[in-house]
Amino acid sequence: MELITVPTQPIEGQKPGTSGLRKKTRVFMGPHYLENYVQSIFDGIGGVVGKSLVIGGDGRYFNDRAIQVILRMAAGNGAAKAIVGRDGILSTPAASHLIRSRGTDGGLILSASHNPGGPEADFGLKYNTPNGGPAPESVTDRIYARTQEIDSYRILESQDVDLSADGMTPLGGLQVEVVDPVASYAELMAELFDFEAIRALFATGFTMRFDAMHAVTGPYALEILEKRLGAASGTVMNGTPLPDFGGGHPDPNPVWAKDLMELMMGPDAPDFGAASDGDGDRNMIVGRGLYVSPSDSLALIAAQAHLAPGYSKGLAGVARSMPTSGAVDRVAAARGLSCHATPTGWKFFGTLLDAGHATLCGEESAGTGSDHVREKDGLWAVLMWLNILAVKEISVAELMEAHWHEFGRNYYSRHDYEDVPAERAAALMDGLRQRLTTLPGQVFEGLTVKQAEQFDYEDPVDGSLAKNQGLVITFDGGSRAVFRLSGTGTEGATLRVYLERLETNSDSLLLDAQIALAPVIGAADEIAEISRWTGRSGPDVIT
Ligand code: G16
Repeated sequence: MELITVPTQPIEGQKPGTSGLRKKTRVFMGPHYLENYVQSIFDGIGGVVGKSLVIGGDGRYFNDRAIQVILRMAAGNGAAKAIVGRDGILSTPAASHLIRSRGTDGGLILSASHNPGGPEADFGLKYNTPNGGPAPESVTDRIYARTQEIDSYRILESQDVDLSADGMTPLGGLQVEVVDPVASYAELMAELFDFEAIRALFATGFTMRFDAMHAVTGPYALEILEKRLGAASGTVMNGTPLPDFGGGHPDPNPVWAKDLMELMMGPDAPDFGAASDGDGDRNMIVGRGLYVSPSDSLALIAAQAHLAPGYSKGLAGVARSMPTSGAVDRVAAARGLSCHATPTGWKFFGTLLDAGHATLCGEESAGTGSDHVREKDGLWAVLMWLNILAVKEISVAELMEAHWHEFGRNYYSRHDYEDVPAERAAALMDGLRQRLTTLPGQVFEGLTVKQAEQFDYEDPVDGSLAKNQGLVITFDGGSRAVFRLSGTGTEGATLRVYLERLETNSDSLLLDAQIALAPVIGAADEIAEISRWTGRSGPDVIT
């Protein structure tokens, strides 16, 4: 074993986005690319001498090779300990939990989340801080600054570490501890939720399908749902993690989890359906014949979380990303809870959770979670729903209808225009930004613009500023259109248009969302000249 210092030079475009650095797998596999970024992370966090790190990923193509490189570099940089999930596997929430429960100096999570995996698909790497959460911008800015000036990296030349069995292996001065990726996470879930009530629910013949999408949650769901909670064998679909996710797109929404959706809308639908994404932090909730939007799921959980033992004392407050619908705000207002609207990106919830200003957080992009970890947590959301259903003893559809009758319904949909040439997407956003002040009072598709603004955020805890986080057009009557460019794509630009309309008339609570939103959709297109700039007659993905 020999410690070597390899000369290198800055590589263009290593700027971390909403959640770490995401690139084509081939880019990450290119000469010095991964090494440059890992060294920049280590340097950006003040070095790793004597530090401990959690390391694991979602099992996608290159996960295994990349982990060996990271371990050799951790050893080469003087780290004391690496806690690694067996076979290099850790879901994002499980990694967050390990960082917190083992008190490490943070962790490296290898994932491009819901993006497809494989040699021609996507790879990603992010650093999470000692609180278990994604690094805030102050840290990612330092990491990025290092990528701009890096001239060498340190690595130990050695054989691979065997990650297939639990236990301790030395790698130079680094102790590598291989752990069961599921055990400690499953224990945490058993503390938060009423496993006995959920077991009793399954014992009555309650049926469920969980689509793990050949991604990381397979082993977690099998252990928790089938083994510990007694769900019927076969409840977990696509439960074996594969390097290319079986060729699928591990994004739990009605478009990519099509098989599950068809089952849930068909005559043989089980009582409950759910799915999670590549790295296990997103979730989809479906009842028999009813898809629950992530914004509605957040609101429902806010209203019912007290039914789960871990939340029986109530919530300290709630938080949502700005483009997420205002459904949770209505619950918060009714229950006297504080409600925060943050920019898109889970990292913005970190300070609120740490300061105890919020217990529950959620995003329209299928992320829901609480202060139990500092990431969104797919299986947590599923178990929360199961706990609520077990106590309420009614169906998902009945539960949602009762919720809408009590709080009103925020019809909601997101329209995505994918792989738009970056300069055209930027022109659309710039043009709209410049016209914002002219919009109030104008009428589009019968809707009068009440307010048009750029969303800038000042963190109420640490005062940090995040500017230009989306353009928000509010109409008289509570409808809204939000425009934002995705921060997680790896090809071209993705324009996201978030559409919302509040309905409180109890006779109009069960409409199709696209129909209910038709005027807002038309107004958004006209205001932002979407067809003109994207050259498309409609969105690529509607969720
Ligand atoms: C990541 C962040 C989420 C955020 C999402 C936004 O999700 O962790 O908090 O909502 O990106 O994506 P976009 O910028 O494409 O709209 P994930 O699941 O990809 O890590």
